[in-house]
Amino acid sequence: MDQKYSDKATQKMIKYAAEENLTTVWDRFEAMQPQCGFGKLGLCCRHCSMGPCRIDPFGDGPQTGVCGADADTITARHLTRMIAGGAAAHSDHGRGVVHTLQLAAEDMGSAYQIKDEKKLKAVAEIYGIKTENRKAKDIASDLVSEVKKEFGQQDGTIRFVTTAPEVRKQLWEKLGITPRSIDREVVETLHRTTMGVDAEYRHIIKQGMRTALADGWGGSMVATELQDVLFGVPNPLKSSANFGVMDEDKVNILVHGHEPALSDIIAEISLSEEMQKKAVDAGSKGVNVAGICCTANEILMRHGIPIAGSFLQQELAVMTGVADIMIVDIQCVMPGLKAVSDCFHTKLVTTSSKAKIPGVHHVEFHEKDAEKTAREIIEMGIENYSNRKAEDVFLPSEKEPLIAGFTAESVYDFLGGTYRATYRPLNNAIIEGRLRGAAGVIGCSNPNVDYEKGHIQMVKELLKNDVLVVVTGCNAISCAKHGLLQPESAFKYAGKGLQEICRAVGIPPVLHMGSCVDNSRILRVLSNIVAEGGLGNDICDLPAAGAAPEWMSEKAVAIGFYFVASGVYTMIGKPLPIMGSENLYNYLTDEIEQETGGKWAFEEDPIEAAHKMIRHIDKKRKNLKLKPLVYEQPFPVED
Ligand code: CUV
Ligand code: SF4
Repeated sequence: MDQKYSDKATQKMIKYAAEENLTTVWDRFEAMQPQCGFGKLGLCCRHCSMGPCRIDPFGDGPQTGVCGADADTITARHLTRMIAGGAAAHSDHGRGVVHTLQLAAEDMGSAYQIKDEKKLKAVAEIYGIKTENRKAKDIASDLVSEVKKEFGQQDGTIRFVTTAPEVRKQLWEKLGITPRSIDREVVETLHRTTMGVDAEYRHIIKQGMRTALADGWGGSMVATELQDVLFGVPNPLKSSANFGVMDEDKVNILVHGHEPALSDIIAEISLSEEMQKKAVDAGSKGVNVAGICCTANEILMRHGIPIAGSFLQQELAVMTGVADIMIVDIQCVMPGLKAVSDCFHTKLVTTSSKAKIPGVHHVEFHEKDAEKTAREIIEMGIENYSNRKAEDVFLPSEKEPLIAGFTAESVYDFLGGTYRATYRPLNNAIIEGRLRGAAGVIGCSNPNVDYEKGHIQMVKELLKNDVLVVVTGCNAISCAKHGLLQPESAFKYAGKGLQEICRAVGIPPVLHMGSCVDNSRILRVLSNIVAEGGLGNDICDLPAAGAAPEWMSEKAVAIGFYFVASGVYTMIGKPLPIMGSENLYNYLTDEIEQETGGKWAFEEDPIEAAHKMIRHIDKKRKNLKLKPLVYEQPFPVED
């Protein structure tokens, strides 16, 4: 793969790794070629031991598995299981947050507090819990028990669904895809896709959408909203990103994964005088915490802790030779970290009861001992500082300043004018044609494409065409490293209309909205825009689109599906693993629009992908009979 599109520091590290004969994810990807063609097309099934079965894509060999399942059934079942995997990951994270909130509510000397009572009340009200004249702890206790019950409830529907636009809710009812409960949808998906159950591909995908909705409007939203209650609703703040945020003179603690529960406490305690002094006594200049992946995004948003790198940079961060300890929690943690940390002094530590790596030191984290564990880990890092070898240090100095921490709430405050917090100015900007529309560009990076080419080229192309971009996950980190999360980038990359908005409000043209579970914030923003009025009655009426140009994880499939099911045009780079079924392909990229108002699109060229998104946005503007753009620019109708 071509690395010339990635940030400079990463290019240096990849070159260094090659010179030092260190294996990276890209090397392993190369060694894996050619990858299984059946798997890529989605044409293999191992759901029972009459198989494994595979369908011949050329039509000469078998066209069904041993049980008689055809290509449509097999691809749909597999894809829907991916949704269940992704939904389970986000939602189990959400469940963890509920348990943490319980500790805070019970306050048995726990390190956690309810930091945002306003948010607590807002969420409690959605759950029908009385908030007037009640103590925060009592409200939180009730909320905890309601949310806990909801994960496995047998009747009713997920509460956060009530926050969707009215028309959308009715549509979900009509389609029979209103999610009932998180665990139930995941279980039913596993049931229906096991051997000999659901064989009708559209019927299977419907359950997939219901499961995805249980993620976006359920598990992920629970994670986001309750983390806001516990750790505070983020507010825009300054920080920086890339390897250069690590400090050669300090003890570097890297936190990696997806959950902020432990890292948030580490971030706080590391700043204490006591810990800084211990680090100085150990011969360094202090303690420095930096993040990778979504754990990074979480503590960046709330504490301004800088970002060391995104998913594909995790091994490279160890290779800098200055990472004294890397703690990993859950999701997107490569087992390959073990081999690379063995070549360096870096102490690798797993912390979740759900995730171990063979041969890696495990310090199991339990919320009730958060402070103790955080101290133990920081001290481990300090202790390991003396093992650092000068000859192993290769630390690129690159880092980019950034602004992060936008939320559905801060969009109110920022774009909201002086007198009243409202979405009006944002809606008006779209209605009047200063903004063409909005796009969410999110998701992973993948060694199967040129690193960061998709993310950066797509975002720049959208900006150029006056599309406001919101980002999360690893895309947010890529945008940060490429300097797009700075207000100045508006003047470099944005069209005139978008520039005017950014200048007036003082925001970057690309808004960092957080981690992957925070894609639920985007659902909220879209619902708020609809509620503000003037842009239709439903999410699918909005001049908006979503994309994950370099997607990798099952979680990305779940996210994509909850956006499609919520009415969003959703663009990815490499296709979903369904290309072996023409029927399923046609359904997902075309016919499904008749049902949900959203659909999938696959386009590997990021510029062309951006153009397709813009054409979709223009189509929606036309349907809404909006004014022409204030700064009309020539735009290719068909590339
Ligand atoms: Ni989920 S966006 S690699 S860390 S899921 Fe992980 Fe956040 Fe993709 Fe990045
Ligand atoms: Fe083969 Fe059917 Fe079993 Fe899948 S479920 S492995 S297609 S026999």
